[in-house]
Amino acid sequence: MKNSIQLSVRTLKNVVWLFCLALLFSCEAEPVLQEEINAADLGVKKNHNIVDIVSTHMNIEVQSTIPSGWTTFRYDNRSHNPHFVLFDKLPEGKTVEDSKAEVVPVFQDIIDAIAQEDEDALNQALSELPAWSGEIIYSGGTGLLSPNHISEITVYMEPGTYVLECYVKDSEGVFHATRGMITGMVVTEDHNGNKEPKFTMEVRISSETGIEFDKKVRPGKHLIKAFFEDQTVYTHFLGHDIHLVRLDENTDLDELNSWMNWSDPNAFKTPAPEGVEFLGGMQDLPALEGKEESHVGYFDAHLKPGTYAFIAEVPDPMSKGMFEVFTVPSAR
Ligand SMILES: [Cu+2]
Repeated sequence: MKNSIQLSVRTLKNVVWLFCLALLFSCEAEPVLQEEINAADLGVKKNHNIVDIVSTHMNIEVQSTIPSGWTTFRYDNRSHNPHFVLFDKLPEGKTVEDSKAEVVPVFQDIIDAIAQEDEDALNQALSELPAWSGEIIYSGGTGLLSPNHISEITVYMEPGTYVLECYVKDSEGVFHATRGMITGMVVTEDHNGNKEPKFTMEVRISSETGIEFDKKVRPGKHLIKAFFEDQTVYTHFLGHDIHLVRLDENTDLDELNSWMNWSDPNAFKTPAPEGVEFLGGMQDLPALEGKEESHVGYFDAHLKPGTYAFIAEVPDPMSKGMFEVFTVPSAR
């Protein structure tokens, strides 16, 4: 369990680590139509009061204010690129405008410096990262989602000011947030009264044991509970998350494994690797001590027979037990 102060210290340590690594190694997808799935409903209970999030290009459209409590978001990706929507809870007094002015451009400078193997520029960019950015609490959000797909997630929203963003990179290495995929949202003290949803399947993720779940997965419509046993900061400055992907005969597992790391200038760029259909998931949850809701997020999945994987966006997820392939059999 880590609190935000510990996270910020670790973040700084990892900034230094990444800097050292950089010194050492001076180192548009076609739309896919979502298929109709005639599968059994395994007992998924839907929340009411759904909050819609829509992307039609490099944008994130959502209402500006919502009440607090368990909240279901429906993300509709109508654009031509895979995206996610990460919820960043800002420290008191900060807004999306502060993030746009002080954080997003710096991360763009950081990745540009790494790409250009420019040590001075990297050093300069790191020095410009505001101290308050270490106090941002990553608070869930929709996992990677291929174009023309819809994903529903449910998370517990604490009151506060949030940034919603996507940091996948375009083919030129520019973050989608830099291109406009960033917006603000305020969660008020008013409670929405929603209950925690009922789930049909559970997957657990931890920095020590990776991703764990019962691999006897039934086909059909699921609501998957993602339980974050802990949270930490990896060498890409961020923690672990979980994404559901459908694989096919064209999938190169090593390519996908390498792709899942924004801090690699050659990875996390669109177009995404071939043979990978992103079906959503759950972004980093903070797993705060004494706050059970901060360990838990839910996401829906329509699993038809085939090959899938749960994978985290961390450097080399395979080595961390965070790239788990599984098969969904035909219904009997
Ligand atoms: Cu994006």
